[in-house]
Amino acid sequence: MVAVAERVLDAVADIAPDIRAGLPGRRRYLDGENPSGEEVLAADVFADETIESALAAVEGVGTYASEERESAVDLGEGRVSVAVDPLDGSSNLQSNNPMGTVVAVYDGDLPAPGRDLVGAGYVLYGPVTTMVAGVGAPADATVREYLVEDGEREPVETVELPEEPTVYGFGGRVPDWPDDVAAYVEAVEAELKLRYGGAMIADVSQVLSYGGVFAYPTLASSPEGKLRLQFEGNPVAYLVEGAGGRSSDGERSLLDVPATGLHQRVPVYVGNDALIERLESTLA
Ligand code: AHM
Ligand code: MG
Repeated sequence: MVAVAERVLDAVADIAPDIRAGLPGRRRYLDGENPSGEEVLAADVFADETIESALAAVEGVGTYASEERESAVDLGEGRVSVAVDPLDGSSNLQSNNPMGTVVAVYDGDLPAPGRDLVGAGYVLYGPVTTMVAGVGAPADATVREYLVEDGEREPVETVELPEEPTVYGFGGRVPDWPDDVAAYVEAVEAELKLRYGGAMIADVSQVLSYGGVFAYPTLASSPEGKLRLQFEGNPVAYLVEGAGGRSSDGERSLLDVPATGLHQRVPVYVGNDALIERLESTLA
């Protein structure tokens, strides 16, 4: 399964420059919503369709699922399912801020728990295009950063969370945070610098680079949070845990959250061990 996961990551690196090159002309919103009830940009659809075609050509991939589609698509023979957020943080396209593509490779049918991941990665469309990815069972994954150029990924370095955390970023409106989340943020903001850009991938990348905590918590208006387990929570947990950090839904590793639906939402907390431990005890 590791070989299939490597081929999936290669295929995504291969088309990442095309996705990036296709963004400038696709900043307009389309009519209708995605299955999570959000507005859809022409760029979301373009990225989704580009990735579907690329994955259809990868041997061993049987299923493609995307945040932009109601149900999973059959890609033929193969027991691996790939769940993708084609353009994470696409509302940043309007303001020209970073965005990403998130990829989760599961051994088996969807929805699946994060423990079934055999690889995960993201592409970050920042000042340079990079990929951060790992393969193997969650407990064995080594996470690496790659530079993506001309459709190839060149390894840069192994990613390990710095021991001394520096940054924090929490999504959602402050008045919508439950009191315990607000109390936690009040405690960490005395120690850490606020870094929040509104694209999970870019914000998680800051945590991987500088150490700290990223969260999209439960909200009064959305008790499940905003982010989706299959497409966002699981792959990010896999990468942060693989880089020596920890993930949580408030109680347990995101990788242990039972999978109940393709578009299920989950509160996401990832970062340095001690910060997530403190968070779990504050929320308990
Ligand atoms: P998207 O995948 O539809 O772009 O939505 C997810 C994004 C995340 O990247 C980010 O963490 C969050 O939504 C930002 O939400 P908000 O604008 O509420 O801060
Ligand atoms: Mg997203």
